[in-house]
Amino acid sequence: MTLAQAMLADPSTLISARFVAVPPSGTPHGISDALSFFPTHGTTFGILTSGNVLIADDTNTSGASSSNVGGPALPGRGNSAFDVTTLEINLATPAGANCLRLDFAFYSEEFPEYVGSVFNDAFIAELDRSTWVAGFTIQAPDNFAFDQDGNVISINSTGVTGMNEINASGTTYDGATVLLQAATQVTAGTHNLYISIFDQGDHIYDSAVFVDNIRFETVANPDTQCRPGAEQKAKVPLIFIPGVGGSRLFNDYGEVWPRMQDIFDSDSDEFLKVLRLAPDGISPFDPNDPAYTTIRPSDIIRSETVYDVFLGFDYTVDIW
Ligand SMILES: [Ca+2]
Ligand SMILES: [Ca+2]
Ligand SMILES: [Ca+2]
Repeated sequence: MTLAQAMLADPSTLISARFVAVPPSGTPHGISDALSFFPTHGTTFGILTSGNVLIADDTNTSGASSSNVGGPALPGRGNSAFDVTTLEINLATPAGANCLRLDFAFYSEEFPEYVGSVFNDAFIAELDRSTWVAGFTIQAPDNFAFDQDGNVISINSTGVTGMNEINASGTTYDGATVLLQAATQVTAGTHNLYISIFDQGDHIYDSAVFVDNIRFETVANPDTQCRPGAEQKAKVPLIFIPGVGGSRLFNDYGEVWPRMQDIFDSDSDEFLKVLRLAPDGISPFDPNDPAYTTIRPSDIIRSETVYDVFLGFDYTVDIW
């Protein structure tokens, strides 16, 4: 219940919560107050992993963090999903609400080594019934948090749900999506939300999903305003470049910074801190260094083209 409460925008909508499936050993789940893009609502959020949640905020010193938490392939779920968690959250739809929406991001150690392979750890969100099956491929007909191709969110996701290294900044994971949201239409009464994460193919190279702000909404046109599928949660189209003017950021696969996107809701947006660059323009900043402080949303440069991101931002911009 505590885990579910941490994920909910309005705890009064929670009736009950239970694990339909949960690994028998280890510490796969937890609650945090600040990591990566989260929380997006309130002071806490929930983390589900296919391994050890306690390492989620550790320095990323390993490309292969792995915990076999003893979760077997489960009856009815195919033969390739291990260390499975399915959390069932029973919710009461507030009067008039017609849409259920949640914020999430997916993180994985499988990235980038196993992109395109059978080690396709996944996050799945379903309403009222949980029917996914993981065999050679993953079938999830009730998943409402799918990518642009209709597939589960995983290291293989494409488009806006694609992963990169920098999105995982501040975590122990090697790659992450941007901050995403997904929605599904709801009727009056009570509903079960199922959120699942698992390793596919083996127990190792763990993955995680951070979930927050599970909320009911009332929208005028559910068909257009409450469409299923994962989308970037963004109030501002793009873009920002904290750090040094002209700086660029590379990972092992090329320039990653221009593809970074996120929202900036408030001056306390933790993401800003996480993504600051050190003065060399390349390294992540050290959050413990008192010389570095938060860049506020008003410092953000917006741009329509990725290359413009690197122009015009220098130390004359008010950074404190
Ligand atoms: Ca595992
Ligand atoms: Ca790692
Ligand atoms: Ca894995």
